[in-house]
This record gives sequence, C-alpha cells and structure tokens, in this order.
Amino acid sequence: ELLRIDHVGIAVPDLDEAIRFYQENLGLRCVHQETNDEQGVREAMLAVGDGSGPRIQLLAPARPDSAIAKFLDRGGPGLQQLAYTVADVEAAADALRARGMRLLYDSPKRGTAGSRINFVHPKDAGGVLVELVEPAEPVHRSG
Ligand code: MC0
Repeated sequence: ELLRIDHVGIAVPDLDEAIRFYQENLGLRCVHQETNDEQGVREAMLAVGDGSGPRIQLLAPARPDSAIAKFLDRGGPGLQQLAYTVADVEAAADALRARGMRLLYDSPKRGTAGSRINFVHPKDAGGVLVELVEPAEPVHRSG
C-alpha cells in the first residue's frame, strides 16, 4: 500500500536560512510553509525540477522539547524521515502493525497541508523513521 515517495524530511536549526540555502544553492523552490503546533515544527515543502516528484521537507524545531529539537541535539542537522504516500493511512498502519511493526500513534495525526499521518518506529524499520502520508486530496493510484 505504499504508493510512492511523498517527501524526504531534513532537520534544520533555522528554517528561513535553510530555505535560502536550498533555493540559492540547489535551485529548489519553496511551495508551502506552515507551523504544526502538535508536532512542534516549522516546516517548508520544496519542489525539485518540474515539481512532479517527491518533495524535500525542511523541518525546524518550534519548541525545545520537540522531536526535531531532540534530533538536532543528538546528531545535528540531517535526514530525519522518509515519507511514503498512502491512500488510507489507517489501513496502511494496520497492515504494518500486523507485520509486527510499532506505529507511533494509535490513530493518525494531522500532517502538512491537512494530510493524515503516522510513523513507523525507526527501530522497526532498519534505522529509518518512516512516515505514512494520506494527502488531503484523494490519491490517484495510477500515474
Ligand atoms: C530517533 N532515532 C532515530 C530517529 N529519531 N533513528 C532514525 N531516524 C530518526 N529520526 C533513534 C535514536 O537514535 C535511538 O537510537 C532510538 O531511535 C530511540 O530514540 P529515543 O531517544 O527513544 O527516541 P526519541 O525520543 O528521539 O524519539 C524518536 C521518535 C520521535 C522517532 C519516537 O522522533 C517521534 O515521535 N517522531 C515522530 C514525530 C516526528 O518526527 N515529528 C517531526 C516531523 P539508539 O540506537 O540511540 O537507541 S513532523 C512531520 O513530519 C509532519 C509535519 C509532516 O510531514 O506532515
């Protein structure tokens, strides 16, 4: 039920500075920004090339006790998560639970742009924090 890569998340200490770096040095385009209070992050979505593929998500801490603040304290900036698009986040989470993986939330939480999200614990996914994203807009399975 993983349909495609939705985005790759990178933890950064300063969102505005990171957006500038990616725009000026790598030519990516910032297409969305928001603060997610529940997750304690300020985030930006950057499009690559023609914008049809996966995005790069820059994640900066909004609070010192947040997941991103903890990640930065532990190892500094870098790749924090790999997110897959799914059509139904509850069904995808149930399927992964049935294969013995720990999901971080019992029920989905709100993610970027009104999406519904859950995560697989990195210790159950080969050291990678895997995010499941059900976009607000229904997913087209083909194309
Ligand atoms: C921790 N570990 C990771 C990791 N974070 N490994 C790979 N990738 C990561 N991002 C490792 C630690 O090094 C440690 O390994 C082990 O996992 C357990 O660490 P812990 O200290 O018990 O755990 P915490 O407190 O650091 O929490 C990790 C956890 C947390 C994944 C549970 O970050 C979390 O709840 N994440 C989900 C929410 C989140 O990431 N929100 C920010 C993005 P050792 O070997 O030392 O034991 S919000 C978002 O993404 C939204 C806006 C969206 O996309 O729409």
